[in-house]
Amino acid sequence: MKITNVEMVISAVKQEQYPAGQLPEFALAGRSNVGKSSFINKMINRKNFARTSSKPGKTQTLNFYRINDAFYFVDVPGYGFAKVSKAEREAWGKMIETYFTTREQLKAALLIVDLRHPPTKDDVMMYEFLKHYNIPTLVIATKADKIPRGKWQQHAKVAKETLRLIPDDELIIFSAETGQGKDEAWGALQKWV
Ligand SMILES: Nc1nc2c(ncn2[C@@H]2O[C@H](COP(=O)(O)OP(=O)(O)OP(=O)(O)O)[C@@H](O)[C@H]2O)c(=O)[nH]1
Ligand SMILES: [Mg+2]
Repeated sequence: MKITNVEMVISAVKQEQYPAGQLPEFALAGRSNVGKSSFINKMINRKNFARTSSKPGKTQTLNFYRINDAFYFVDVPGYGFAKVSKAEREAWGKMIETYFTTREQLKAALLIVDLRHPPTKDDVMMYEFLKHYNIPTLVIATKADKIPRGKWQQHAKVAKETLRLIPDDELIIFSAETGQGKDEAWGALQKWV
């Protein structure tokens, strides 16, 4: 995919703020600090366009990035970050639920998991939530650069089994560090754009 234009359109916390129009959207989901914003940056060849941080909890709002005036990546705050209050967690839950269950422009979720470790309970819950609402899901198993290539397939198998990935959904081994899996990810998204 040749990226000609990227634009940060809005940071939304409620429905009224979502962008107007009918462009398809792909929303990132995943544990805090797993690499969601880094995934977006790698895909669009920008260093820190979607803000990243070594501290979890960087992304706090639904950030709509318009790509090539053709579709949106929606960066979503991560889950599983211990240092948040109950009230914050509830607000997060409402924001995510509203977006994922009502947004007609949403074509697929990109569930980002860490290839190094089996998916967490929260990852499994998130996948079950997405499947409950019949949202097509592409699983991106990232940080592949942190384990030897010889272990990738075994770890991918564990991830698929732990999530109970359905045959319609694909898992792609990825690295925001090396660009591994980038072409494959674009290939998988192509059918919706
Ligand atoms: N080695 C390596 N590090 C990565 C990779 N992807 C992300 N990171 C690092 O992981 C940290 C978190 O990345 P982010 O992209 O900010 O994570 P996030 O999921 O957007 O986090 P929140 O916004 O807090 O939910 C940063 O220090 C990144 O540099 C990867 O593929 N390989
Ligand atoms: Mg982020």
